[in-house]
Amino acid sequence: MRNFAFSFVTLITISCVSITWTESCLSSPANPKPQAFHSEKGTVKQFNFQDPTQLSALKTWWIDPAFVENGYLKCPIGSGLHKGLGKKLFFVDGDETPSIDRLSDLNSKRPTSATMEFKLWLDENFQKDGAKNEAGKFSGFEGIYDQQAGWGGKTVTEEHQNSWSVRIAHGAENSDGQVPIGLYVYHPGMLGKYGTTINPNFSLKKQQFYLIQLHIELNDIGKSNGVLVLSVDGSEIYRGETWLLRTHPDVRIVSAWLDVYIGGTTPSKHDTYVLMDDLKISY
Ligand SMILES: [Ca+2]
Repeated sequence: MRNFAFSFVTLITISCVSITWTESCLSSPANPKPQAFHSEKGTVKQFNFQDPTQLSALKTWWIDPAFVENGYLKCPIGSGLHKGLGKKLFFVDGDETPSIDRLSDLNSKRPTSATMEFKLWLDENFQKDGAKNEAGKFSGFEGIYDQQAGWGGKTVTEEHQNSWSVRIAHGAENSDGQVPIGLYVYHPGMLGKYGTTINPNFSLKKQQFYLIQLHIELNDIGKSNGVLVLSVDGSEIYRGETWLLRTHPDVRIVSAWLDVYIGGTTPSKHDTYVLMDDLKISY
């Protein structure tokens, strides 16, 4: 996995040449207020995790040890393991193998912009003694039409351009005992095997609830004008408005990908968990 510090340099080089982003504006963003929570198609899915039956609306994706407890979604990761949560909310029911060739009435149900927000709380052991050069994952969005690209070390190539994903990233606990967060993005034009890591130089304290919000707008075809905004407690910590996430007009947002994963290849060194609550997904 890409090193956070290395990738920060990469980011400036490849993604920020046409937007105003300097080190100084990282700590005082030009626009500190996130966009209002809005819905392209008038749909907002909400989960307060008071009732375990709410999970039936979410498709289990790969390994999923998460469960509802005391009104929260608890995402446990055992020592030596990676995965704390693996679910997807598909914007079209049963859309697990989406086709770009589908008729437009189905494709039109997939949005081109979406927002998710959730409260997040990290256990004191989360990313403790974590691998310094690996980006772990939290939730995000994906449009993976071609399973050969767009996730899991499967780079987006000229041949396989119709897959992308954007997840919130986390790094090893820093010297202050806090967990840095950013973004982990598979996109056309990506440089390496693994996703491009965005490090906004912002860290979360342990054992404290934060409100995390991720907003995405896919680019217009032929333009690098895709928007990604990551906010914490109502303040933007990252805004990019020059992303190229697709090259075909029928590539949309297929699902909200609910993920908690440590690694990379290095598993958690300790038993740990995170709590999520008040999840809202609008599209
Ligand atoms: Ca709750």
